[in-house]
Amino acid sequence: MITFFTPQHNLHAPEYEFFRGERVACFESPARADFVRAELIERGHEIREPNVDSSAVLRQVHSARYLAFLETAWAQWVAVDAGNAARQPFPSVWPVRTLRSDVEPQNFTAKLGLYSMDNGTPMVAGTWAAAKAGADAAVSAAVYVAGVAGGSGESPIKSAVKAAFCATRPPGHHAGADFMGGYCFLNNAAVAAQTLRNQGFAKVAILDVDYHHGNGTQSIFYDRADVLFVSIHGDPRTEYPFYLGHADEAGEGEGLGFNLNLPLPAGSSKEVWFTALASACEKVKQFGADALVVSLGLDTFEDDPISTFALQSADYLELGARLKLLGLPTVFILEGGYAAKELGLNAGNVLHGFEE
Ligand code: SP5
Ligand code: ZN
Repeated sequence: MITFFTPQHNLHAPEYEFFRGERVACFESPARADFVRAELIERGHEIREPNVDSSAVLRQVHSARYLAFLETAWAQWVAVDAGNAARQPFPSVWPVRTLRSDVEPQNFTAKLGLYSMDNGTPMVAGTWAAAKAGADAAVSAAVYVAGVAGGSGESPIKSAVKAAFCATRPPGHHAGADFMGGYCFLNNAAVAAQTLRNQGFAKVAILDVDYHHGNGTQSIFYDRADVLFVSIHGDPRTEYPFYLGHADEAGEGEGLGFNLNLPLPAGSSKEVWFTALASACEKVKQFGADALVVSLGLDTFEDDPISTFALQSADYLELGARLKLLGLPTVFILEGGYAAKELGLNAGNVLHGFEE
């Protein structure tokens, strides 16, 4: 499968995050994408660099003021104090209920809180460049799939299911229209889905199989009927992101009926997980999707250090095979997955199961 990958991901390499009040090494590390790239090359997949600028699509998915903040955030941070060049910024104040988020404050930390859902998303000098390159990869993959699906003389047998994989990091599915969070800055899956819409696919389904609910993606498309969002994830009553992802969230306005959450108890078995996957695929079929975006989090793996599901490496072959049965042009977007050494094997198995 064609894989879009950018070495620019390395520009986002924060030193630490907080866990129980202490500094710990970041779970979301550059090694993740490098392990995936190495394994896919080993398996003979073609690696390409992004060749489309995502700027226009980013403006369809994210608010103008959030994009303006993100692009200049590091410069603003260093302008506060030159010594900040060697420090990671973290938010410490947020506009929760009764406080105003319509007025952008001038204070940097106040702005950072306004545009963040947590304090678990460290930023460094190269974060914008890395995230932007990842969004470029998502757009490039969607344009590639749309172009091939549109017919380019490829044999119909060989090109029966058109697909591309994006080995993106930082991930994207927790990022909303105007906020970062959960290691995410730009919502790559939303960018891919919107690109497929722009390319003429009338109905796009997003299937999010990351361990954590894709709150950002859900919120971006919550009032739309043209993009279905379906997610299988740890129950937000106990699992991050806690404040979204419940089973009663069905969409609003025109989007009512076009959002499906399948929360599972922490510690659920793989049998329970694959039963939920069958329900998710059934919803995508009922919707009549013309194209599919898979938010491919691999933190459902049994050895994931921050998650509690129990999929084994061989199960990712089955996941890929089930997705192929949908028979749709498909863009895979890497999301979470923190057992870095096994990430390449697990991602490679999804692609292999899909292409078999
Ligand atoms: C894209 C993605 O997977 N983001 C996940 C963000 C999770 N952030 C919260 C991390 C909390 C870590 N809890 C560790 C529990 C270890 N027992
Ligand atoms: Zn996750």
